[in-house]
Amino acid sequence: MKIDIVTIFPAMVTAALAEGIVGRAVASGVIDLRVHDLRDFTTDRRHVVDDMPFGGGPGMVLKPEPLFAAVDQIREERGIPSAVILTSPDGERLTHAVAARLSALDHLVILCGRYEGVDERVREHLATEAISIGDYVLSGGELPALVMVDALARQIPGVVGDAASVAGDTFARDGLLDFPQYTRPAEFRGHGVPAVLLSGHHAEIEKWRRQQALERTRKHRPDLLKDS
Ligand code: 9D3
Repeated sequence: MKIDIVTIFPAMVTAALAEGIVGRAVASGVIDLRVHDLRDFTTDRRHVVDDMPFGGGPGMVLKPEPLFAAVDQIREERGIPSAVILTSPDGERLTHAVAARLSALDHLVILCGRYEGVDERVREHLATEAISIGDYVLSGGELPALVMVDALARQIPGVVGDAASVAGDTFARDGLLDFPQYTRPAEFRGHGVPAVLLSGHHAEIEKWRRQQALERTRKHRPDLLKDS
């Protein structure tokens, strides 16, 4: 899968995607990643990427020209992308289902928004969709882009070593939260481990885990139990 990310903080994005499971997928070539510095697509001496909003108001807005120029170059060098995603607080909410859909595409371009926003012509005439990672205000789209790539990379066959681990992910399994996990030691600072987990009775362990998952979901995420 080809992924191109356009950002004013290429070092931040590159560093994060070099680590862990995603880092391994990039190193092995399963993900063909390129990170582009938006400032490389400016034509003025000062490499300015933002400007004041027409109509007034606080903050700055990302200019359209460098973003369009970046996608033009990506198209020439890498081919026509399957999707051009703008990170935006008013985009579609990222869910496990959205990550699964994106993971099946062959070439993604992700444009990281910044400042108070992005010129609307980018949203209307360059991006094919806009994605938010949730209802909290961040300083820009870099962390959302990283979240998106991490979530979708896990869904690409072979990226996570243990397929059972992906199939068992919360939200993938059956819409329930995870059951509690324990490892050694069996007693730690006076706190034990539920006896059933040490019993070796696999059917009982399964039953206990299911019941714990249900109980936690009821307590912390009742919305997941309502059918919709
Ligand atoms: C909703 C806040 N906006 C009020 C007019 C201004 C604004 C604040 C911060 C616009 C953009 C940003 C920067 N945030 C993102 O670019 C962003 C984001 C986020 O803040 N939360 C969740 N997902 C995302 S995806 C991109």
